[in-house]
Amino acid sequence: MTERALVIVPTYNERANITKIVESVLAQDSRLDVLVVDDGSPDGTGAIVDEIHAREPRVNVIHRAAKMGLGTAYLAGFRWGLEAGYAYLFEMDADFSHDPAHIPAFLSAIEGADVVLGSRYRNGKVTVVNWPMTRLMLSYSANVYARAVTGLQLYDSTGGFKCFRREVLEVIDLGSVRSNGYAFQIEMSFRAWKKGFRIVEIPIVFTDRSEGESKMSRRIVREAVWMVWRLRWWAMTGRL
Ligand SMILES: Nc1nc2c(ncn2[C@@H]2O[C@H](COP(=O)(O)OP(=O)(O)OP(=O)(O)O)[C@@H](O)[C@H]2O)c(=O)[nH]1
Ligand SMILES: [Mg+2]
Repeated sequence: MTERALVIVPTYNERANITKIVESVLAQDSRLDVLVVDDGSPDGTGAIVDEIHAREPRVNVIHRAAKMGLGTAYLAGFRWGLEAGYAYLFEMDADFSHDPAHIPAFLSAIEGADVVLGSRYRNGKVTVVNWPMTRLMLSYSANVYARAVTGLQLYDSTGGFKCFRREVLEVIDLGSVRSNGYAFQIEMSFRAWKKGFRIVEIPIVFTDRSEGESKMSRRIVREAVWMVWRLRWWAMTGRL
């Protein structure tokens, strides 16, 4: 495999993490570039990435005016990356919950798959570090629920450490993707599955953030609860 891969990192107030995470990604493999999608972070994350970009052409940034959510940030990143000709496009958080050291395993796995998903619950085994029990139970149950409603046979469909072949993102109608929070992860995998693509889960160790603040909200959870039924309905009525 010689083609280039783009690691898309959405950010909102990640100044404590951004420099280190970008450096760490670039060090994993010479085929990797980084695209940060920053939503006008009040803490100046975007300006830090501008400085990195000035000395490191492998790093680019999209500045959006205001906090518009994870899903639309990734969609903007996918469009940019497809336009730029990348063969593989990653989703990754900035907060070190997704350890860049796993990236080489994704690059190997994508050779035999269309989507590679970093899984916290592969084969029912939990690989999450430092989460409170309540958060873990919410996430684990969300996955059992999503699997039951959608039929998507993944252990960790809400996980956000992923690698897509560009063909997947070309075939999915990005303009009709509706969800923006955790549901975005389920929706992307569900759409890929319905289009007949092969999704492979590889084990990752997920560690709770130690720097910066969480953006998780009740609204994001509510969206996921409803969205899985919508996805099922869309699939039943031939809209996917
Ligand atoms: N561009 C952009 N990035 C966002 C937005 N919301 C969250 N992010 C980024 O998306 C990634 C995941 O967000 P987190 O706050 O870590 O959400 P989480 O992983 O569910 O919650 P914790 O790990 O508990 O903090 C991080 O890199 C955030 O900075 C948003 O509205 N716009
Ligand atoms: Mg996080």
